[in-house]
Amino acid sequence: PGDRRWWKSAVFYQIYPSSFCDGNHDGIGDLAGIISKLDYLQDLGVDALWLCPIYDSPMDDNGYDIRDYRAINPRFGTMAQFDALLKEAHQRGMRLIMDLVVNHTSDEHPFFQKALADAHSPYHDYYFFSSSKNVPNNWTSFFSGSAWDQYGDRREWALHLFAKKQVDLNWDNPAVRHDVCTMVNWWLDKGVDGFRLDVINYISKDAGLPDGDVSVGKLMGYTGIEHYYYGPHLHDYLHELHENAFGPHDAFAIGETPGLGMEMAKLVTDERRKELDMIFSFDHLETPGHVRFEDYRYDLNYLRDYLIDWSAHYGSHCWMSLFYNNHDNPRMVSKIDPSGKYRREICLLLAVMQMTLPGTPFVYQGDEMGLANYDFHSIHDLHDIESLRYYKEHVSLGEDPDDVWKRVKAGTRDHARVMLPWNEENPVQKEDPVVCKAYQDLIRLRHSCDALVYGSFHVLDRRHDRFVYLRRDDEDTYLIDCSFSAEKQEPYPIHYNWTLVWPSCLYDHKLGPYGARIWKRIDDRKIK
Ligand code: ISL
Ligand code: CA
Repeated sequence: PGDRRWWKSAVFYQIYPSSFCDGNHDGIGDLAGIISKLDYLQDLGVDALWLCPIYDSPMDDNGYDIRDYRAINPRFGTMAQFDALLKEAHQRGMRLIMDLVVNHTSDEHPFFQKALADAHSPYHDYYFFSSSKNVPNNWTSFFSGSAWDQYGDRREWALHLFAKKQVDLNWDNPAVRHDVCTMVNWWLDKGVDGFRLDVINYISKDAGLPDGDVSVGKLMGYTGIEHYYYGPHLHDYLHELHENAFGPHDAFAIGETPGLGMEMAKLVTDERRKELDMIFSFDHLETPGHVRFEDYRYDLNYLRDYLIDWSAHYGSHCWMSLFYNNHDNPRMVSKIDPSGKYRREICLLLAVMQMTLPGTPFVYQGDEMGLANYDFHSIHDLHDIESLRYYKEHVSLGEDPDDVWKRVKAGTRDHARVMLPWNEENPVQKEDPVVCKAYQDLIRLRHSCDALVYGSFHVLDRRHDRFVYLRRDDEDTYLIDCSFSAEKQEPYPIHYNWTLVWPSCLYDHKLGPYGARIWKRIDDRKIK
């Protein structure tokens, strides 16, 4: 379906720089650390790296608050080290994409500082300022409280959908779009292969910033969303960015698009429309009716139905991303089985599905080590601004602090931001060599044939706790047999002309807890 592009057959690996690998032993991950692990990543078989923000930043939201888009945060290293990383990655045949955070800048960005210093500066119209006496509308921030705060000596209101130090850019101003585009080209000219575009579906806001519907707000947990999650000029702005930056460089663009939904995602990623190549949708990260800050068990049956639905209806001109984890979520394996009893089995099951389903896999750092959630003991163990503000707000509303802590502990993004256990220094988390080897084997398998990338997808069994499917092209046919149950199950009936590809051998006729098997059809022509 559609054109064959490198990013369709690639396996991506997401790096969260602060906690990936510490090269200079100051306790924080850095560029030197990443460079030192390139051989490991190449060995794992990944084709492309997505690097979360490493730009100059006051780090109020771990780098998603950028002060200088063309400078490297000294805690991570220098521009020379970045250039070395890019070169070394390319030398190993790996591509590198960066994080593009342009819905907002840091309030310490010179644009915002100039706007604060002079209301007549051209930069004043780079943001959403209001000189009204009261808060300009009822929108809420994703990090608790109002989406508005007062800044500078004039105490002017400015919009911030995230933290107070992440002020929203006014994309309706052509000068903003021009500056963003110039900056993107600056990195692409350096040889960067593309970007992941942070909350990119939020960039176009309804004119006049009208109040949000309070009942929608209650339902979603945030007020005002309907005025910017799919704004009036979103398609125009994305197309413009494609025409002026991504297209001419033949660079890759994946949008982070919370709440966009499949129908709008189709429009944004249809390759004929030239906006984005792919998106990250998040609807599969929680079972419906549940939210991230909630202590509940995730149901894999929902994940199966979601994946089948998207595969069936996304259309032949759109291409899916496949991921379970990122830096904004606790580890999926712990949500499926909080006891940890079947941690390894579930990690292997998730890996099998990720490497055999249609779409491009994005492995999050530590997935391949079989990492589960970290056992935080109290709110004082956490660093993330979202968790800290959530806790504070709910406790101040009079809720029982223990209950609030349980929810925060279940959902905090810090689970995904704990240092990777490369060595003995961190005895709490242990990397799992069995899971590592499985990722390596499964990535190799995916790379060895087109059927698992471009082949058709047929579901053979989707009853409760079961997921059996075929991937097939003119050359090969694969059958993937998955169980979502802790009980043993009868395997899918396999005939003589199938051979087991994964795991390498079976100890039991039955499918074990969360078991997964990959079979390959023996070519009849070869038998004859
Ligand atoms: O929209 C949300 C809830 O419905 C948020 O979870 C939102 O999807 C998410 O926080 C957006 O994430 C990205 O932008 C943030 C940053 O904190 C995250 O780390 C980043 O991935 C602000 O830049
Ligand atoms: Ca360091």
